[in-house]
Amino acid sequence: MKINKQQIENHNRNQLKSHKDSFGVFSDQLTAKKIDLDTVLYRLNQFQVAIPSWALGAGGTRFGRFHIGGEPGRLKEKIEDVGLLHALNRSSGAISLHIPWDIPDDPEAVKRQAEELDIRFDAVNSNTFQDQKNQKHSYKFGSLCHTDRIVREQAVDHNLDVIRYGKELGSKAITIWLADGSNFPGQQNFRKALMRTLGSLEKIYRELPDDWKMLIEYKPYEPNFYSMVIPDWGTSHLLASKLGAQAKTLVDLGHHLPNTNIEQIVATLMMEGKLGGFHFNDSKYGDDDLTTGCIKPYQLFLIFNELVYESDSDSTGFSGIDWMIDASHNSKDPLEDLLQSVEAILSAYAKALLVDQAKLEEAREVNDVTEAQELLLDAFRTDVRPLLRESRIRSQAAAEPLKLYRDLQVRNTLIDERGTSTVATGL
Ligand SMILES: [Mn+2]
Repeated sequence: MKINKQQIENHNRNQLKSHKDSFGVFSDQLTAKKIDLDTVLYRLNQFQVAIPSWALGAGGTRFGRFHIGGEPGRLKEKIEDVGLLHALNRSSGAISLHIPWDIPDDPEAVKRQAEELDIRFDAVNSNTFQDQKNQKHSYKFGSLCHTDRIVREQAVDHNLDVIRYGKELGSKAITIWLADGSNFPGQQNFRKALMRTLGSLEKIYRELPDDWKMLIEYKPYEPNFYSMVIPDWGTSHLLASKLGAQAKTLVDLGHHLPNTNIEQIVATLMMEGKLGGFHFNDSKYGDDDLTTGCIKPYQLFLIFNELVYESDSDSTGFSGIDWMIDASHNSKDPLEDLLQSVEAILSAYAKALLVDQAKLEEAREVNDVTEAQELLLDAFRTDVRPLLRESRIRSQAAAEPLKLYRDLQVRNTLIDERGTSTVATGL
């Protein structure tokens, strides 16, 4: 299925009257605050969030999985689905692939298809957290950290394969998330496990193309519940620093213990030039992979406030940070969920762009705590929906992507095309 220009235009025409009224009020507010509307619109328009191939099908938990019908079974269909999202919001112009789930049989054809849909290939992800069919050595007791050199070499080789696939498609980064760790006290020598991981990462880093990044993800627990080899941003940063300039830390919002001050982590990493990428999702308890912004929208806004603070000198927005959604769904249509996530991300970003950074800094300098807080709340409480609609209308996206998705009955069309029992590869 494809969404054409005419369908978008018809939809936008129907939204125009009510949009004009609300946008008029909004732009008056901006003028009163002396905020340049065009700059804000330009920055919103530039912002693209990559869609992970594994979020396009029904997600599962370890208790089971419920089909949604019309899931993309092949890479071609996954790219098609991202094409639908991008046509609707013009903010999802990238796909992140997971190897071996998404090995392209014909890279040239895959590239052509993506180009036609205006989609580029974001970071490629390696997978040493599960054993694949016909795999020689098991990762049951770790991969890059394994006690046995042969297993480590197999895991290193897999990562090098992932880089090769990524190069063929035009990716510029590899994301490494390790499930390595231990379930019981005494099981693993912490120092040796970390040093072996560093040694394996060095082998991968040496083969990294000059214009690539290595993104190192961290996670405090799960699937290992006593220790993880890379449990936190400090360990990720330590490894990235030892490896070199192309290695950076990746922040996954769900990979923190409850109430961690993620915005502060972001500030520190940006100060050091070591923030490489983001995985957006939301959580109430742990790595819940819920829709971005559904539980803690204020936290998301505060994170963007730190990002915007550092990016101010760069008018195009953020250079060198990869943005991606990393979520998984068992109870919603994943495409609807992704539309909601992108909307929440852009909303937090838009609000952060409204913060008067100069006044905030002034308030901080004179320790006017109340004023500093009020400045943030004023931006956070602003209804930016008219702004996001305007941004989308200007870039030929749908004014209301979710509404058009439902009006066009996209899911039913996909079920007609692909059937009710297709299963997307992935978790
Ligand atoms: Mn992640």
